[in-house]
Amino acid sequence: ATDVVCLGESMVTFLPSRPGPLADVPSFSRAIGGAESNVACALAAAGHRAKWVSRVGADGFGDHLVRAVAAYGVDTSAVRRDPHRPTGVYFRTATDRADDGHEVVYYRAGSAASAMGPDTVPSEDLTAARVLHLTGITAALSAGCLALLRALTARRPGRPLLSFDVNHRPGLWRGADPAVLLDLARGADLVLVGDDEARAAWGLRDPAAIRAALPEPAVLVVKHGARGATAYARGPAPRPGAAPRPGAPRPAAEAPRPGAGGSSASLRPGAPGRAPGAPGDRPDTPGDRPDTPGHRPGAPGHRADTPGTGADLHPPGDRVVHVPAPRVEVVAHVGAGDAFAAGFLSATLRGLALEHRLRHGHLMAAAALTVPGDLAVPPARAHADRLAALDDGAWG
Ligand code: KDG
Repeated sequence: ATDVVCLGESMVTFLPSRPGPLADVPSFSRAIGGAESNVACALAAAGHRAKWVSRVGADGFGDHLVRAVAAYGVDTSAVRRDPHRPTGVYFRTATDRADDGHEVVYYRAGSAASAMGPDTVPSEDLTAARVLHLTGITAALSAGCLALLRALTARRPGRPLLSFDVNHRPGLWRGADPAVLLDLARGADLVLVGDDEARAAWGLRDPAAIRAALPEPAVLVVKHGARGATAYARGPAPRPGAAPRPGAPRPAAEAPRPGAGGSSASLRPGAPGRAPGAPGDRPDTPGDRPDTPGHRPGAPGHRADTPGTGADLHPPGDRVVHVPAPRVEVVAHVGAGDAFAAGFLSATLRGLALEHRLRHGHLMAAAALTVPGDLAVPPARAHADRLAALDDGAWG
């Protein structure tokens, strides 16, 4: 069984041999990029069963992409080859200062992945998982890709938890209105969005305005770049006195713990619980069956409006939690958002507390920020757990 299916276009990426404008870069080195396969690679590297669904050309770049993604341990069996359309590629430039802008030049119009649509991607490739992860990039690729996202974000019972990273890429929306990204996000259960992209795409200026425009997702994560991230959760109410299901390891891990990290405004009291990593916790080793939290869809206390099997991954209670990001020496920003999503999803699959979901997002993002390519080796799970368990002082 698959934990997370990630659907989206990946490209061979060319990284510059030296900083400067594109016209002056003499050579490039080959890497791989693609927001959704980045998430799949990071999740697989963190010990989860991740599958990447996409289309590539029947060409050498397609061969390389599939091999490189599979080498991370991702299931690529649902990646289809298109003999008539090429694999997309893109080039990146760098500046001397990592926090300055860089150019991204795409060669992806008419690519194999842009031919994805509701009729070309079998739904059984997308639904047999606990989480389906999508991003707004796909919406900009073609009418068929947009139709596919519309179909997948339509709320229906029994679907996997739908995770949506807004990923507004201005270079892909020239002349088109990214307001459609707001519609798509409304159909998701978990939405990740940068406050900068919410401003650029939707004119929304602060996190409260973003939540007001996006009340539907059970969890909304607003990322504030180097300042950290805030999660707004509207989870199923904890069942008073409910006994955990046998084998359900962390049904109450959401309970705010003093010093557990983040400034947490609990709007509804959580059930008392064990801290993640506390004695008695099941040891998590890569490849373990990820934890199954204690709330079942349809169980008393479950909100009727959190559909599908994904509902068991939602944290209980209504909460707003802010966690600052650790300070790192940034080498390149590209890929950091994907790494954050992977860390947050990994901790979600493990049923960890909301502040720990944010901390694991920051830790994976920190790894990606400190390498030039999109992908970094994530910290080992036990190591990440120890870092996430440091007290607020280390995180402030
Ligand atoms: O998030 C990183 C991606 O932006 C990069 O790998 C390329 O997928 C990509 C895109 O469409 O921008």
